[in-house]
Amino acid sequence: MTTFDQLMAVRDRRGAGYLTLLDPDRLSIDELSQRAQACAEAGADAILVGTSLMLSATRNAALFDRLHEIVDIPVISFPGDAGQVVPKADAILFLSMLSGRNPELLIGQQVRAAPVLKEYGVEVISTAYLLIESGTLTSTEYMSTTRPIPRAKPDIAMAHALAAQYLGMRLVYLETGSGAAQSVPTSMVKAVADYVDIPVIVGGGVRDAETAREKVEAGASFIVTGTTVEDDPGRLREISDAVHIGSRSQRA
Ligand code: 1GP
Repeated sequence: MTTFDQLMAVRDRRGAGYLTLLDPDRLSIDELSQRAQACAEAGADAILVGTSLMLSATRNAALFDRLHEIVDIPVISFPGDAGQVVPKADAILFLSMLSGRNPELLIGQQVRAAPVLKEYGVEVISTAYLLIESGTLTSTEYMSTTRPIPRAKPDIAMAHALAAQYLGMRLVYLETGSGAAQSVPTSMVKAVADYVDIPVIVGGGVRDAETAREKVEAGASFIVTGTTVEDDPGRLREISDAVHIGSRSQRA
């Protein structure tokens, strides 16, 4: 089974999937390993590894190696650029930053990464990355030199997500950026999830169970938390429980 199929199976079985993000530069490899273990024990369905600005390629590669030894859930690359591609990822979210108009993040980095991914044999999951205004200047916004979609403009997010679907992308990621002051507005999550057929991932600024549940009830198929994994790992279990609202068929 591919990692993508595993994610879809989780979404169908548990109602939504919980993805936890590790930034390879924020903590030591040992601390990140402990966090990964805590994520898996709390019920996370996969671990994402990535950052807007990587400081150490060696540590990034070492982290993938280590995570495979200690967790059974998929370890998925979530790269800020082509330089973060590693051979040991179970899959990569092959992101195109459709919300921006920076050609390097729309197609330039992807052209650099594609041959390397083929050489490594890493599973590629084509994903539209939509940056939504968050209330503060996040690393994602700064590093991408793009303007986010305004919070009060769900129609713009809907049109971008539908364009992603029509381009053949398999996931759409609504993101306010790591450490964002505000998460993606729930009304925008609902508008996008109702409008497109591809699964919606929501990340950025989700720090508690209530917010996570709200996004899932609005139609998010996956919730990502990163900062909480680092700062407040005691909360992982309650967020995981809030995300996993139960099988879609049971609720239908
Ligand atoms: C960032 O969506 C993720 O890409 C996670 O954001 O660190 O705010 O949880 P947080």
